[in-house]
Amino acid sequence: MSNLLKKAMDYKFSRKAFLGWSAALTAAAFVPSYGLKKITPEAAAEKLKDEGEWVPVACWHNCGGRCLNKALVVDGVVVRQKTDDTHSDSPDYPQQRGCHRGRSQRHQVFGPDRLKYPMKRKHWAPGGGNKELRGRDEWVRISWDEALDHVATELKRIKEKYGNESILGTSRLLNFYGGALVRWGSSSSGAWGIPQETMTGFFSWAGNDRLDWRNAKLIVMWGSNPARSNLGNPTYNLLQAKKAGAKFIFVDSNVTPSVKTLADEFIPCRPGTDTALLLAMAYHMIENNLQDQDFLDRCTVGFDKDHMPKGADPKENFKDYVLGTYDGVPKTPEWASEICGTDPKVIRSFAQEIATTKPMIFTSSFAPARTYRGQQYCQAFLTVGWMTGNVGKPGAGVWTMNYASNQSYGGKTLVMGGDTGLPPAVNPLFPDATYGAYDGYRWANPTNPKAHGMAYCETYDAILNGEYTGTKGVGGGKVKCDIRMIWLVRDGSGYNFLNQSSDINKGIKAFRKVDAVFTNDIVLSTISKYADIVLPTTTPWEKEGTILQGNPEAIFVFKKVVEPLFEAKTEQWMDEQLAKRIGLDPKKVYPISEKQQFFNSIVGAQVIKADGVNYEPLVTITQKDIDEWGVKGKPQIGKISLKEIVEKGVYQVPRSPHDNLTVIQGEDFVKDPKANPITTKSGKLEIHCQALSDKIAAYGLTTIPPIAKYQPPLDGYEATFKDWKNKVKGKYPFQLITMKYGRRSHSVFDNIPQLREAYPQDFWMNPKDGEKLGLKTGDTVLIESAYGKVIRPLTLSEAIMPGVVALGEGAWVEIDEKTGIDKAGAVNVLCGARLSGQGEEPWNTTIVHVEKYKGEALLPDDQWKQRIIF
Ligand SMILES: Nc1nc2c(c(=O)[nH]1)N[C@H]1C(S)=C(S)[C@@H](COP(=O)(O)OP(=O)(O)OC[C@H]3O[C@@H](n4cnc5c(=O)[nH]c(N)nc54)[C@H](O)[C@@H]3O)O[C@H]1N2
Ligand SMILES: Nc1nc2c(c(=O)[nH]1)N[C@H]1C(S)=C(S)[C@@H](COP(=O)(O)OP(=O)(O)OC[C@H]3O[C@@H](n4cnc5c(=O)[nH]c(N)nc54)[C@H](O)[C@@H]3O)O[C@H]1N2
Ligand SMILES: [Mo]
Repeated sequence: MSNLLKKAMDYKFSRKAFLGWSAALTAAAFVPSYGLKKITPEAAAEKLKDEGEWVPVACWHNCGGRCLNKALVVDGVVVRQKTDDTHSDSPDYPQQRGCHRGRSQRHQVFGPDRLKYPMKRKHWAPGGGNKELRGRDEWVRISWDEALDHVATELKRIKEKYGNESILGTSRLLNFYGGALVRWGSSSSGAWGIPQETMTGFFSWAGNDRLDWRNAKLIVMWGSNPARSNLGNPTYNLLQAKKAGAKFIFVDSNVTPSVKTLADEFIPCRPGTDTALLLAMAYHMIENNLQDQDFLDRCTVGFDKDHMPKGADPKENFKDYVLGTYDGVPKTPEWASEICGTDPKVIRSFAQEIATTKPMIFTSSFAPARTYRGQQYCQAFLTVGWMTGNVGKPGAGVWTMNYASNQSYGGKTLVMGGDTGLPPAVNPLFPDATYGAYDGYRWANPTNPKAHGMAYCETYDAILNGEYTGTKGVGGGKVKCDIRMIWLVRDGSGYNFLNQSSDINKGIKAFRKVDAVFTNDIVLSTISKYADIVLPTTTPWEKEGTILQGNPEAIFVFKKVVEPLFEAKTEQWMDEQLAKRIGLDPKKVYPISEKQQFFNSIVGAQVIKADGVNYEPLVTITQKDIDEWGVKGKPQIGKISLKEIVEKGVYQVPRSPHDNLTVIQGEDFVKDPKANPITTKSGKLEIHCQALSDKIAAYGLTTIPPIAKYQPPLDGYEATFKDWKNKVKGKYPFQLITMKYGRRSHSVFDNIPQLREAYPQDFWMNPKDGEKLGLKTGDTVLIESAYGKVIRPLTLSEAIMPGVVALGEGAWVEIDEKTGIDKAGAVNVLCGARLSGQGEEPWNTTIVHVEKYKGEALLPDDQWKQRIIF
């Protein structure tokens, strides 16, 4: 042990030393502070304390959390991590503490499986070579020159021969080179985007300030599990609301860690059936005249026939639909219960409680809208929430949570980074999808005449069959295409591809069809495993600097920690080298250096003034700073010196419950809707929303009526039966949910053995179902859908509803080439690519068959070989 320690300290970041050092590290010496193996990190820390320097380090992944991590650097080697200790902790002004993943970041940056050199698959040749070998070929190390020459030559060849429309990808470089086809849709927020925009004018996208949550009497958390999917402070913030007296009700098919921590009541509901439950709640409220009629009349349109928007059919009102006036089907709790599985008595008491408890926060996460035709859920959720009148008041609100600003649950942005100064680069084939837009939110404008590309879920069919669905803007119908290249030499944004998008098996076929697949990456993630040439990228620890934001009360500033490892290069460097080779001027693509961009974003950082309304510069910059950094700029006065923010890594706005920074969403609108209309067509909240119906129709995928109605989703609960009336189950009797899991941020961190050990990738099922199938905990089970097969160890747990099964999303797919079965538990092998609404991926409506696996049992995946290719 002490030898290993010493060894780690002695090593410098030389190439030779790296492998030995990092292997020693992952094997035994330093492990994260949750202490899985027999070590005493305290002793190590003590010894190293005086010799090293603690520096702030970025955790840049897409979990939504923005936390402060620090690394102890001894002689250029990162030997230990800790988290925020820049000020003492309190509920009002909490430390921004990192989670177990952020604190494992060094196992990722210095993991033995880091990509070290440009790599090419052995049987690749211009035009593709043996394409069938993608994902199973050997890898060969090549030089940077060779790699860049290959990539540039192919890019030029394909553009010249087939045109820009034959390239699929988004990057700044491609936008300068004539553009490319874009994949659009919504992965992250499911169907929330368009209903938010059209029904609320983006009004309820963000919630009240986290401190205001403490004013609520009741908080309903619908399909939300912040204890797993919003690590950092959100659960802590909610605990403060609980301490202040709020009652918590959760609606889920799963008794999650959040339910265990916060809930006073748990309402079970089958996945994809929430709309039925909500309609029945509305029924109970209408039946007993519990709705806030005054609020509905003043602030909404479409609730009843007397308050319809202009031009709408009075029969198409929500109240009459719920009562069954015209369709003859009253949406009673008994009607709903058969579908959603919730006891009618519970539905009534739940409805009674939300209608009579004020103030109430009625909030939903994205998961229930990641379902087929998920808009119906958003419509029903907003409508029922509005029926209670809990809008625009302290401790009240109806909203979905934008997880990215969720560190503190809503509120206004109090501090933000500045612009890098890089001029925008528009994709000529798809001007809506400008560079830098995060893929997860890139729902297209369906009436734009320039929208060359397809919904995420149609990508593989487009590649395999040469056509995709055109939106209204491009004339509708089928659009022909000939996709030759998958371009993932990207600029750092997320991708929602292959591992993270529906139907991995079809995706692999599509990857094996095109002429070329190029990526850049930090590890051999799934997209890179199936590529031809993979370029090694620096992590933010090895870059000039990174500003991270998303937490409305803090920004994070990180400088380089170590020099680029091995031959890793920045994305900008790669683009510049490629630009030269394809005849573009690198200085036009990137007119400013990476250092200058970092500096600009610090200079441009803004913080809210004492008046709570206006903003002022955050950072003081002196001429000396400018000279020392070797950048261009002007001195300015701010609230914190450049030196201090870089040393601390964070600027956080102190808060207290009586400060003037609290936000109540929609306060002005509710006080006087005529004087302060919202940006919907009617200026009010739209329960009947023709704009929603029209916009969804314009995508050409599925349709939605202007009011919330329940239509059974494709691959929903109803589809688990072959005979619904007599309740005889069919071929795929279980509903699968694929939720966020503690081991990872999506696919990121899944390669880290310590995290694998701490969070096993088990498949969960109710013991009643297990008993019927003769299964017990620990058995290896085969899970099969119409799209693929997965094997995983089973955990039987009362926490999950009978008939529902669950598997965390993001595991790195491992297809057994002989059987075609995935051993890792990659959910998107099971979730089919289905076209819905605004291109939302309908993951949580997936149905499967489960049986005992007859083959060899699985070795725990923390003992699997890592993907080390050099
Ligand atoms: N650990 C971890 N945290 C993450 C991420 C990560 O990858 N890992 N990713 C981040 C990102 S990008 C996002 S978008 C957010 C997403 O955050 P969420 O959408 O909130 O996350 P999920 O875990 O998918 O689902 C939350 C809960 O919804 C339940 N649920 C699933 N389907 C349904 C349904 O049909 N109805 C109801 N009522 N409940 C349902 C699940 O059981 C789960 O408990 O999480 C962020 N946080
Ligand atoms: N079935 C199912 N699928 C889902 C979900 C679900 O609930 N169910 N959730 C969905 C959601 S909410 C989201 S947001 C998407 C996310 O989907 P993605 O954005 O595809 O997910 P990540 O795993 O975060 O992908 C990050 C990629 O960037 C690479 N990378 C990491 N760091 C760096 C870097 O510094 N530089 C470069 N160049 N590359 C880097 C990683 O290796 C990885 O390939 O997944 C979605 N997929
Ligand atoms: Mo997401």
